[in-house]
Amino acid sequence: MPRAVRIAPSILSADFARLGAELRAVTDAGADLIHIDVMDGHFVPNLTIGPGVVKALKPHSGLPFDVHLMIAPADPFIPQFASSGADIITVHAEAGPHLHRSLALIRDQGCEAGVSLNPSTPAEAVAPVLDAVDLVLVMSVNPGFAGQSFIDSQLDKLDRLRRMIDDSGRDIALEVDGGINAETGRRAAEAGADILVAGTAAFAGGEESYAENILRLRGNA
Ligand code: S6P
Ligand code: MG
Repeated sequence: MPRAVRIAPSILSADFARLGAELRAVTDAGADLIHIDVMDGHFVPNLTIGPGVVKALKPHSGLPFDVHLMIAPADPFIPQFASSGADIITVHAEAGPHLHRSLALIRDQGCEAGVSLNPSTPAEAVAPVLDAVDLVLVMSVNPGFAGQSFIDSQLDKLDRLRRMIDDSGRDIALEVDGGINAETGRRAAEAGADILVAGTAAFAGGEESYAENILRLRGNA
Protein backbone atom coordinates (compact mmCIF):
# COMPACT_ATOMS: atom_id res chain seq x y z
CA MET A 1 0.00 0.00 0.00
CA PRO A 2 1.62 3.31 -1.07
CA ARG A 3 2.03 6.00 1.61
CA ALA A 4 -0.31 9.03 1.68
CA VAL A 5 1.18 11.68 -0.56
CA ARG A 6 0.86 15.41 -1.04
CA ILE A 7 0.47 16.67 -4.60
CA ALA A 8 2.42 19.69 -5.85
CA PRO A 9 1.37 20.80 -9.35
CA SER A 10 4.24 22.46 -11.21
CA ILE A 11 3.02 25.66 -12.83
CA LEU A 12 5.59 25.21 -15.58
CA SER A 13 2.86 23.25 -17.37
CA ALA A 14 0.10 25.81 -16.70
CA ASP A 15 -1.10 28.37 -19.23
CA PHE A 16 1.39 31.21 -18.69
CA ALA A 17 -1.04 33.73 -20.19
CA ARG A 18 -3.47 33.11 -17.32
CA LEU A 19 -1.28 32.04 -14.42
CA GLY A 20 -3.42 33.58 -11.66
CA ALA A 21 -6.53 31.75 -12.86
CA GLU A 22 -4.54 28.54 -13.22
CA LEU A 23 -3.35 28.82 -9.61
CA ARG A 24 -6.88 29.38 -8.35
CA ALA A 25 -8.14 26.42 -10.38
CA VAL A 26 -5.51 23.97 -9.21
CA THR A 27 -5.95 25.14 -5.61
CA ASP A 28 -9.73 24.58 -5.82
CA ALA A 29 -9.05 21.18 -7.41
CA GLY A 30 -7.34 19.90 -4.25
CA ALA A 31 -3.61 20.52 -4.67
CA ASP A 32 -1.50 20.57 -1.48
CA LEU A 33 1.35 22.86 -2.59
CA ILE A 34 2.16 25.07 -5.56
CA HIS A 35 5.48 24.06 -7.17
CA ILE A 36 7.30 26.90 -8.94
CA ASP A 37 10.25 26.13 -11.21
CA VAL A 38 12.89 28.84 -11.46
CA MET A 39 15.46 28.35 -14.24
CA ASP A 40 18.36 30.56 -15.26
CA GLY A 41 19.54 29.32 -18.68
CA HIS A 42 22.88 28.49 -17.06
CA PHE A 43 22.41 25.78 -14.43
CA VAL A 44 19.70 24.31 -16.68
CA PRO A 45 19.11 24.94 -20.39
CA ASN A 46 15.87 26.91 -20.00
CA LEU A 47 14.62 30.24 -18.64
CA THR A 48 11.43 30.60 -16.64
CA ILE A 49 10.30 32.98 -13.93
CA GLY A 50 11.70 35.30 -11.29
CA PRO A 51 10.64 36.69 -7.91
CA GLY A 52 8.35 39.30 -9.47
CA VAL A 53 6.08 36.61 -10.86
CA VAL A 54 6.08 34.74 -7.52
CA LYS A 55 5.00 37.95 -5.78
CA ALA A 56 2.23 38.56 -8.33
CA LEU A 57 0.93 35.02 -7.91
CA LYS A 58 0.93 34.95 -4.09
CA PRO A 59 -2.60 36.39 -3.67
CA HIS A 60 -4.03 33.74 -5.97
CA SER A 61 -3.53 30.75 -3.65
CA GLY A 62 -3.36 30.13 0.08
CA LEU A 63 -1.30 26.99 -0.48
CA PRO A 64 2.40 26.88 0.41
CA PHE A 65 4.66 28.06 -2.42
CA ASP A 66 7.30 25.41 -3.06
CA VAL A 67 10.02 27.24 -5.02
CA HIS A 68 12.51 25.03 -6.85
CA LEU A 69 15.62 27.03 -7.74
CA MET A 70 17.48 25.62 -10.73
CA ILE A 71 19.92 28.52 -10.73
CA ALA A 72 23.61 29.05 -9.96
CA PRO A 73 24.55 30.92 -7.95
CA ALA A 74 21.37 30.72 -5.85
CA ASP A 75 22.33 32.74 -2.77
CA PRO A 76 21.96 36.25 -4.28
CA PHE A 77 18.31 35.53 -5.11
CA ILE A 78 17.19 33.67 -1.97
CA PRO A 79 16.15 36.81 -0.03
CA GLN A 80 14.09 38.07 -2.97
CA PHE A 81 12.22 34.80 -3.37
CA ALA A 82 11.59 34.70 0.38
CA SER A 83 10.19 38.23 0.44
CA SER A 84 8.11 37.49 -2.67
CA GLY A 85 6.12 34.75 -0.92
CA ALA A 86 8.10 31.52 -1.08
CA ASP A 87 7.36 29.17 1.83
CA ILE A 88 9.83 26.45 0.86
CA ILE A 89 12.98 27.25 -1.13
CA THR A 90 14.96 24.38 -2.61
CA VAL A 91 18.48 24.71 -3.97
CA HIS A 92 20.45 22.13 -5.91
CA ALA A 93 23.38 20.40 -4.23
CA GLU A 94 25.18 20.74 -7.57
CA ALA A 95 24.68 24.52 -7.74
CA GLY A 96 27.40 24.94 -5.08
CA PRO A 97 29.85 25.84 -3.86
CA HIS A 98 28.53 26.30 -0.30
CA LEU A 99 25.38 24.20 0.09
CA HIS A 100 25.29 24.43 3.87
CA ARG A 101 25.52 28.23 3.67
CA SER A 102 22.66 28.38 1.13
CA LEU A 103 20.44 26.22 3.35
CA ALA A 104 21.19 28.35 6.40
CA LEU A 105 20.38 31.49 4.40
CA ILE A 106 16.99 30.05 3.41
CA ARG A 107 16.10 29.34 7.05
CA ASP A 108 17.40 32.77 8.08
CA GLN A 109 14.88 34.26 5.67
CA GLY A 110 12.06 32.43 7.47
CA CYS A 111 11.49 29.73 4.85
CA GLU A 112 11.76 25.96 4.95
CA ALA A 113 14.98 24.77 3.30
CA GLY A 114 15.14 22.10 0.62
CA VAL A 115 18.02 20.41 -1.16
CA SER A 116 17.61 18.86 -4.61
CA LEU A 117 19.68 16.16 -6.28
CA ASN A 118 20.08 15.71 -10.03
CA PRO A 119 19.67 12.12 -11.28
CA SER A 120 23.46 11.52 -11.35
CA THR A 121 24.06 12.76 -7.77
CA PRO A 122 24.05 10.05 -5.09
CA ALA A 123 21.70 10.06 -2.10
CA GLU A 124 24.70 10.29 0.21
CA ALA A 125 25.32 13.89 -0.92
CA VAL A 126 22.65 15.08 1.52
CA ALA A 127 23.96 13.18 4.55
CA PRO A 128 26.17 16.07 5.80
CA VAL A 129 23.29 18.56 5.61
CA LEU A 130 20.38 16.52 6.96
CA ASP A 131 20.24 18.71 10.07
CA ALA A 132 19.92 21.79 7.85
CA VAL A 133 16.99 20.73 5.63
CA ASP A 134 13.23 20.41 5.84
CA LEU A 135 12.85 18.79 2.43
CA VAL A 136 14.87 16.61 0.04
CA LEU A 137 13.90 16.77 -3.64
CA VAL A 138 14.87 13.91 -5.93
CA MET A 139 14.93 14.86 -9.60
CA SER A 140 13.60 11.94 -11.62
CA VAL A 141 14.47 13.70 -14.89
CA ASN A 142 17.42 15.90 -15.82
CA PRO A 143 15.99 19.30 -14.92
CA GLY A 144 15.12 21.86 -17.56
CA PHE A 145 11.89 20.88 -19.24
CA ALA A 146 8.47 19.49 -18.46
CA GLY A 147 7.22 16.40 -20.25
CA GLN A 148 10.29 14.16 -19.91
CA SER A 149 10.24 10.46 -19.01
CA PHE A 150 10.76 9.26 -15.43
CA ILE A 151 14.23 7.79 -14.82
CA ASP A 152 13.71 4.45 -13.05
CA SER A 153 17.08 4.46 -11.27
CA GLN A 154 15.79 7.25 -9.02
CA LEU A 155 13.51 4.78 -7.22
CA ASP A 156 16.51 3.24 -5.51
CA LYS A 157 17.68 6.74 -4.51
CA LEU A 158 14.27 7.47 -3.01
CA ASP A 159 14.43 4.24 -1.04
CA ARG A 160 17.91 5.12 0.30
CA LEU A 161 16.83 8.62 1.24
CA ARG A 162 13.69 7.33 2.96
CA ARG A 163 15.90 5.17 5.18
CA MET A 164 18.35 8.03 5.85
CA ILE A 165 15.50 10.36 6.82
CA ASP A 166 13.75 7.76 8.99
CA ASP A 167 17.03 6.85 10.69
CA SER A 168 17.70 10.53 11.41
CA GLY A 169 14.40 10.86 13.27
CA ARG A 170 13.98 14.31 11.71
CA ASP A 171 10.82 15.77 10.16
CA ILE A 172 12.05 15.98 6.55
CA ALA A 173 9.77 15.71 3.53
CA LEU A 174 10.88 13.57 0.59
CA GLU A 175 9.75 15.01 -2.74
CA VAL A 176 10.12 13.68 -6.27
CA ASP A 177 9.94 15.74 -9.48
CA GLY A 178 9.97 14.82 -13.14
CA GLY A 179 7.90 12.48 -15.29
CA ILE A 180 5.39 11.87 -12.50
CA ASN A 181 2.03 10.40 -13.51
CA ALA A 182 -0.32 7.99 -11.73
CA GLU A 183 1.95 5.00 -12.39
CA THR A 184 5.37 6.55 -11.70
CA GLY A 185 3.87 8.44 -8.76
CA ARG A 186 2.65 5.19 -7.20
CA ARG A 187 6.10 3.64 -7.62
CA ALA A 188 7.80 6.72 -6.17
CA ALA A 189 5.43 6.70 -3.18
CA GLU A 190 6.14 3.01 -2.61
CA ALA A 191 9.84 3.86 -2.62
CA GLY A 192 9.28 6.49 0.08
CA ALA A 193 8.30 9.80 -1.54
CA ASP A 194 5.70 11.84 0.33
CA ILE A 195 5.36 14.80 -2.06
CA LEU A 196 4.78 14.23 -5.78
CA VAL A 197 5.49 17.14 -8.15
CA ALA A 198 3.60 16.91 -11.43
CA GLY A 199 3.53 19.31 -14.34
CA THR A 200 2.18 17.58 -17.42
CA ALA A 201 -0.01 15.12 -15.51
CA ALA A 202 -1.53 17.79 -13.24
CA PHE A 203 -2.41 20.32 -15.93
CA ALA A 204 -3.51 17.92 -18.68
CA GLY A 205 -6.95 18.51 -20.16
CA GLY A 206 -7.61 22.02 -18.86
CA GLU A 207 -9.34 23.27 -15.72
CA GLU A 208 -12.22 20.81 -15.71
CA SER A 209 -9.72 17.93 -15.46
CA TYR A 210 -7.56 19.19 -12.58
CA ALA A 211 -9.52 17.62 -9.72
CA GLU A 212 -9.52 14.22 -11.40
CA ASN A 213 -5.84 14.57 -12.34
CA ILE A 214 -4.97 15.23 -8.70
CA LEU A 215 -7.11 12.35 -7.44
CA ARG A 216 -5.40 10.05 -9.92
CA LEU A 217 -1.96 11.22 -8.79
CA ARG A 218 -2.98 10.45 -5.19
CA GLY A 219 -3.93 6.96 -6.28
CA ASN A 220 -7.59 7.65 -5.52
CA ALA A 221 -9.11 7.48 -9.01
C1 S6P B 1 11.99 19.16 -14.96
C2 S6P B 1 11.52 20.40 -14.36
C3 S6P B 1 10.86 20.12 -13.06
C4 S6P B 1 9.48 20.60 -13.09
C5 S6P B 1 8.67 20.03 -14.20
C6 S6P B 1 7.99 18.72 -14.04
O1 S6P B 1 12.85 19.48 -15.98
O2 S6P B 1 12.58 21.18 -14.25
O3 S6P B 1 11.55 20.71 -12.00
O4 S6P B 1 8.88 20.56 -11.83
O5 S6P B 1 7.77 20.96 -14.65
O6 S6P B 1 7.21 18.48 -15.19
P1 S6P B 1 6.69 17.04 -15.61
O7 S6P B 1 5.97 17.26 -16.89
O8 S6P B 1 7.91 16.18 -15.76
O9 S6P B 1 5.79 16.58 -14.50
MG1 MG C 1 10.57 21.37 -10.26
